[in-house]
Amino acid sequence: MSIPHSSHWGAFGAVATADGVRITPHPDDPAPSALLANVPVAATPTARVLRPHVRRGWWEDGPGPDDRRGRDEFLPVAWDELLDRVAAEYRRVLGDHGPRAVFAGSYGWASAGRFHHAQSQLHRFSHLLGGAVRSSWTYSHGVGEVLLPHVVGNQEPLLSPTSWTSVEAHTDLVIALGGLPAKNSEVASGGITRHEVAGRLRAARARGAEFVLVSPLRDDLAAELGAQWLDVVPGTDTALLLAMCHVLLTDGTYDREFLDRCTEGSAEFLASLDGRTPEWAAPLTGIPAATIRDLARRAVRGRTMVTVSWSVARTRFGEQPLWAAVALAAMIGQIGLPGGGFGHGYASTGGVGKRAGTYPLPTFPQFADPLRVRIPVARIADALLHPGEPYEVDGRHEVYPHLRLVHWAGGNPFHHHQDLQRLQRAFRAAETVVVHEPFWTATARHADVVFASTTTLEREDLGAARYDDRLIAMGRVHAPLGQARDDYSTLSGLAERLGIGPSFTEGRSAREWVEHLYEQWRTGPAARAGITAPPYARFVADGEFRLPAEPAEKVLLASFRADPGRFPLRTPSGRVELHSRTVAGFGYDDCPGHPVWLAPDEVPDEEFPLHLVANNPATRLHSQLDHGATSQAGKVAGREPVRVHPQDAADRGLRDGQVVVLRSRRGSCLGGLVVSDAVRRGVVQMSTGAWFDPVAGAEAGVTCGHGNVNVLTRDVGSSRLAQACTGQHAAVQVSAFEGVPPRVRAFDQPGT
Ligand code: PGD
Repeated sequence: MSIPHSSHWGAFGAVATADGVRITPHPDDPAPSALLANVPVAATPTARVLRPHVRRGWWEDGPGPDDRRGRDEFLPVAWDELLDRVAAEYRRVLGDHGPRAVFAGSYGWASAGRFHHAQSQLHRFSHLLGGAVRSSWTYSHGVGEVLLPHVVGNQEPLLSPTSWTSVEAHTDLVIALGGLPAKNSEVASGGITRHEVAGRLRAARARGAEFVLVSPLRDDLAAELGAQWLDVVPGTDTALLLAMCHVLLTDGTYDREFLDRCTEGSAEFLASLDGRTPEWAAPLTGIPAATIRDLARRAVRGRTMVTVSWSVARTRFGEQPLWAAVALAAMIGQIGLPGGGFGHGYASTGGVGKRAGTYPLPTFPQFADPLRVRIPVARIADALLHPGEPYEVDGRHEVYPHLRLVHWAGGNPFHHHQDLQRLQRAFRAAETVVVHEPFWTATARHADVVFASTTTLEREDLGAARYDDRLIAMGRVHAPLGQARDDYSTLSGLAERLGIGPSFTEGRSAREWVEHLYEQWRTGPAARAGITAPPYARFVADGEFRLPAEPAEKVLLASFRADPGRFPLRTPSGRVELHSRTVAGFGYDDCPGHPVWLAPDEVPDEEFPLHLVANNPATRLHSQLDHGATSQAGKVAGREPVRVHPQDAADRGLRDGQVVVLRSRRGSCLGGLVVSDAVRRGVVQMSTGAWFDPVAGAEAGVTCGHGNVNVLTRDVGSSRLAQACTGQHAAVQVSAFEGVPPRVRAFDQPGT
């Protein structure tokens, strides 16, 4: 019988057979994700952590900074013995240094399911223990999380933008900076039952909407939409946007009334456009001046949506394109009108633009964090390498805490962070690194303690997500492999040893917790919201419960536009801030008080003449299940594919399918060459998420022998404002790999 289940890339049914797990997409999903085919490999021993392990040096010599971390031998140990040792280490660190010495930020997507969500489990545990240092914001859209509150008073454009239904019905022109990539819309945090983005875009096109794709990559927008492709030079979107603003200013076609009534600081912003002509922007962006001028004029002809993907802001000075897009939309004057204004992250996940239900969802209580010490999420290596040193963020002067014990569950920093050799040095500076993982990821391999975790297929859970209309009774598809345990059970064992057992477990088994979360929700918040859900047993028998339909069309900032006096924004002026006195007051030259052109500070040069775009992958979610069928089918010569323009390949004598070396100022990796005219000339594209392989790398004389692009990227914040991830761009060189490429070792058991 097919067992209902869910993942970040879709709900599905699963059956365990003698030949492995078989997956069928949810019957209501109009466009199931190809990523589902990665799931069955999770049920095989390949790359699984089958029992708890310790690093020999830590086990024998005790905690402390250690250069052997990441290259030492791992020893299998008994669960109880290991939990005793980790509990003792917690007592040492907390006793000698207090909770500011523990990092339990544990960023990462982990897996779908409300109860077994790894970070939530770890956060509950550490909050009960007196807190730990955590991280603020996300790798996904860290710039928007910090900037938007200054510009529009909150994060509403990220959480609840104008709905797809509104775009589908009203937008005439979609200007998509960074595109609307189908691959990213397959994923939504917490799960998604129906994949609708492609269909909505198709419907908008059928109604007559036109699309302009601004991206160095042609496939950032589906070909069927017939978009005009402006193959912009990476990192120059701000120049394009400012030049479009300049055209509206000099043409006198901007909406003066909207600027006066609904914005603050338009005088400063408009004055700053002096000289920002299309002719100025053309050589920077690679887009002809006439095209820029024409696009600006088209933008004021009908209903226009200017949208910036999260990836465009995941760059150095990434605050600028987002703020400039808001400024352009303000000059067009359609913010708050159906299908008009600006968006941030449409299609960056499948959730953006779906109407979030207004009803409550079941939640796992994590308690309040008693410590409340945070570092910006993408500054983890800085914190580990520079304890006690000052840094600035969002107008504040802060000091990095001295992190001695790092505890990570449900994330893979050796996938998501930049400049991985620097991250290795950072991990080596810690005294103890504890990682919970179902798989031997590079993060597990850089730990001292590896707790063997179950995968989602091995446990029951409750699938529920903000942008989905189903609760899924996720069933257990097969028994845990080896000695793998749920993170809940591992943390319960630690909690017991540290004297917080009863408060952590409240006396419930994992199964009892899942039922408890559901029943609490059903009889409490759901009932109060008028939702009549069946009792747990019935819910499980049915496999899912359908929540009320999504509320009607949503238009971002509609009431504010209608009456800014009555519905002011939570900015100092109550209006959209095109110039922010607050931000100007911080005195940051890397993020002044209004959107400006700041030239990227790493650009192609003689040594590294190509722009690298390091975007999210099409064949897996981040690094998850890189050994799965879809991800493996996408590899070229066993490596992560790297796309190179035909002319750039010809200039270097490179041919399709060969193994190549990519180098940047930080490191080097192998890749499998794909010659493609879907990338702009001078640009190469390689996705994130190939598992870091320093073993094969050493044999090949490079940092990673498989193709983890984050050995190439730079570990620097977007600016002092957001300090966000800038992994999207770098300057690189590509050349032929000479010799026999080594076998990829990233999926082997360590030491084999
Ligand atoms: P994942 O591969 O999803 O990457 O970074 P993130 O760390 O989220 O890692 C999740 C890990 O959780 C996996 O190793 C998985 O095995 C593990 N896991 C799954 N289920 C469980 C469980 O139940 N228990 C435990 N203990 N573990 C579990 C993603 C991050 O990468 C993001 S969100 C973005 S948007 C960034 N994008 C870029 C980018 O555009 N360019 C670059 N260069 N770098 C990026 N990094 C960022």
